[in-house]
Amino acid sequence: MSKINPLPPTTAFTEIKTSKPAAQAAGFTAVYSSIKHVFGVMPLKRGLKALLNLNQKDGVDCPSCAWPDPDGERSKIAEYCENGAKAIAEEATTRKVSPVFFQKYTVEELSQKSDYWLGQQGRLTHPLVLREGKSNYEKISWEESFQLIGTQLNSLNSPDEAIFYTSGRTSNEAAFLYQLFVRMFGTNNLPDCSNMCHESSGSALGETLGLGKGSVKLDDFEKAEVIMILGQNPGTNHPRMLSALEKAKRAGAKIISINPLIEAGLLKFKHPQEMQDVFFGGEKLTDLYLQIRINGDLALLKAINKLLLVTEKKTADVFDKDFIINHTENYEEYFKSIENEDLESLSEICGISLNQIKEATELLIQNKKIIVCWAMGLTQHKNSVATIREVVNLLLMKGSIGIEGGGTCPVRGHSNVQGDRTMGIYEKPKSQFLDKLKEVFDFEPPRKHGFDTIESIKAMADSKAKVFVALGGNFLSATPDTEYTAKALQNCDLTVQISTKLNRSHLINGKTALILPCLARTDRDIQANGEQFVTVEDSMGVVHSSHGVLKPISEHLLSEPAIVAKIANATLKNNKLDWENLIANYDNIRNLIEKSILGFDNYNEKVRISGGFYLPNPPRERQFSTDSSKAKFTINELNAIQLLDNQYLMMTIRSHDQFNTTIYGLDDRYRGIFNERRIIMMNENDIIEANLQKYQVVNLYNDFGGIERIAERFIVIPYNIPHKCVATYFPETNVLIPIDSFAEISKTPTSKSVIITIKPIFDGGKAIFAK
Ligand SMILES: Nc1nc2c(c(=O)[nH]1)N[C@H]1C(S)=C(S)[C@@H](COP(=O)(O)OP(=O)(O)OC[C@H]3O[C@@H](n4cnc5c(=O)[nH]c(N)nc54)[C@H](O)[C@@H]3O)O[C@H]1N2
Ligand SMILES: Nc1nc2c(c(=O)[nH]1)N[C@H]1C(S)=C(S)[C@@H](COP(=O)(O)OP(=O)(O)OC[C@H]3O[C@@H](n4cnc5c(=O)[nH]c(N)nc54)[C@H](O)[C@@H]3O)O[C@H]1N2
Ligand SMILES: [Mo]
Repeated sequence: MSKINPLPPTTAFTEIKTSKPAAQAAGFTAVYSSIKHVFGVMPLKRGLKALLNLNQKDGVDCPSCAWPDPDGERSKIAEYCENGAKAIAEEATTRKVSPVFFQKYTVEELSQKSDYWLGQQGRLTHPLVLREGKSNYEKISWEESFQLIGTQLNSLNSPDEAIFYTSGRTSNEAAFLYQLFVRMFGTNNLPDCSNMCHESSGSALGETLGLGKGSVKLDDFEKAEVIMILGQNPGTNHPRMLSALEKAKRAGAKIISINPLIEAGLLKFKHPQEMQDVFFGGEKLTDLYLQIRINGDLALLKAINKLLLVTEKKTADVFDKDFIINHTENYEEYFKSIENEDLESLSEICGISLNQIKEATELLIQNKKIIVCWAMGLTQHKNSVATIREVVNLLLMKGSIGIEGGGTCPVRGHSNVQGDRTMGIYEKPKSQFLDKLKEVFDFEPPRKHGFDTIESIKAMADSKAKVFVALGGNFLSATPDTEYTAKALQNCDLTVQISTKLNRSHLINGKTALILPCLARTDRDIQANGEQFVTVEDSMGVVHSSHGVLKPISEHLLSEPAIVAKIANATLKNNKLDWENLIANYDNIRNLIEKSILGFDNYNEKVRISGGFYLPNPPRERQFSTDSSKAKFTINELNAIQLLDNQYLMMTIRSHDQFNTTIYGLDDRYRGIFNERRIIMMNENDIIEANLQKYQVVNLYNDFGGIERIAERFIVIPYNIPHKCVATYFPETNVLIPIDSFAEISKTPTSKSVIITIKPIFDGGKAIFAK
């Protein structure tokens, strides 16, 4: 086992090409790219069927991001984007990895292939086992798989020795059954991808506004006067958001973008489905672009908030005083603290000139309908919770929460990550939630909080956990400190991956490993009572159905709810629930959800109404479920990151051709980087100062906590990025992210502020170049 390398291979450099970054997103190239991806891997009929059903009411919910669909009219032909099409191509492909494939390749051989290659092999078709001491996966029956899991789980000293991870594509139905089974088994060890994603948003919003979700609806975009977009690259990661921004601009909104990179999608949008855009140039999006230093946001927000306060003191017409007095608390203390901040030093820390800060503030002074959007650029730092609380302070001063055209908009990642949390996938469940489970299902749910993602890895490393089950995702590659995490997984007795596609997590295993292949979103799901659909919740709290339409690639696949139910049946003693009946008809699962979770009254009826329904959202109504029933101003300490002379601050970001750890291709088209992922974007002057050159090959190092971590062979690319800031792609550099470096409170790994040093590598005394 020890020969298996958990890291993607480093050697194969392709013909790297770079060009000027794009100045706009979408347009004809995006249409071409969608078509090429989809029809390259499946027959025309299958591809058309998948695409034409995507995001239609009663169609397939796009398995890519969680951006909502319009409530009203939807385009008949295409409510999808380029990257939605790529996600479909990836899952609806007719290529297969069958048991013969696993006879051909040992696990060690597979570990030498790139992530791109692994994904390109196709869909998993059969349950597989890697038995202790063996070097190849082999076929196993479903029956034996479930028995194996049940036996292992029941042989543990305590249920807390098992970990049950969830990725965010899982449907509400599967997620609900999963958490129920896990709690009946006796643990709250339910880490999920949210821990690495929007946990900081949930922590900050829950504490200050009483709900860990955003407050705006899609319609609010057309009504907004100012939209601030921090730490988000919608052109790549939420392309359908660009339509909402385009509409907002046409209705007169101003957009402020805050990002270390000048992202094409934030500059201008050419709607690929609107003729006027295609012929007349599209919509300019950003009015004010603040090219901030990595992790400079808290300083910038503080500076803006101070200027708002200073102006309010002079003119008395900046704040919504009624709102502040009636609906918030702690404002006097907050105003006092923010008044003491020094503008010059805040400007220095964030790298934005005072003039530009004033320009942004002016837009906020004059308007009240303000939406703040953010994603991973805000959530994956040590001080992320503080930064997002400062976003809330801004909105509270202006009274911009719970009004039309204003509010918080954390833009979620995975298509059902928000729904999974609503269903109870959470290692720190509230006691009311558990009380309800107890009442409905008549069992004693465990009360002790479980492990989050970081704690899970440590528990496996320390032999405190011995069984690892993943409902989707790619735990090894998505989590930090890849080599440490690999050892942790290898320390388990059993690892189980419920998956659609092959990925690196299947290659780093416990003593015994199982791969359980499941139906994907686009697949037709037939159960005892006939064809089933599932439900999901988007980023704005709309719950709606998703109906698979394609013939599954193999007859040996089971649905996620079925796999969970069968594991439960094989594991639980004193089992009072008829799990088989639940999966015969998913309405039965939804009836249980209705009984257990607030907001799901008449679930089966409401979800059959086209477009679905909104879950309750108290902040939207200016109701704040905090201990005082008021929204809270918070004082957030600024601890700016200090770099030594030879250090850089690295953000690990997504290229245009990937979905998290799934690599669709090797291009980052909008940023003008082609054929290569092992690159590091660096400021041109920094390259000169470090005595490096364009396309030179370097190693990257992190030595947090006295441990040296290395990511080998990256190509230097001069890029428009602030001094001392660098960018690389996730997951290639996850090896550098220290397991012990995470956000305060939320414990999200600091994937966007990794302190590194850079060293050139030599061959016979000569620097190496990529070409
Ligand atoms: N096609 C596609 N769609 C996706 C995904 C995908 O991988 N591919 N992933 C999905 C998931 S799970 C998620 S969570 C979302 C992720 O969506 P994003 O958050 O947009 O994804 P990232 O690439 O991580 O981009 C972060 C952005 O933040 C900026 N940034 C980094 N550090 C800072 C900072 O300190 N301050 C500021 N202001 N900006 C910063 C980066 O330059 C980049 O533009 O997308 C979802 N949608
Ligand atoms: N350095 C760094 N690390 C990061 C991030 C970052 O920005 N930088 N981002 C973090 C974020 S925001 C997130 S959300 C996590 C993502 O972490 P994960 O959600 O764990 O990772 P994914 O890459 O989305 O998982 C892809 C795998 O999911 C499986 N899959 C796909 N569809 C389905 C399905 O329908 N059912 C099942 N059962 N399996 C399916 C496939 O086998 C595929 O290989 O990564 C985090 N890690
Ligand atoms: Mo995410």
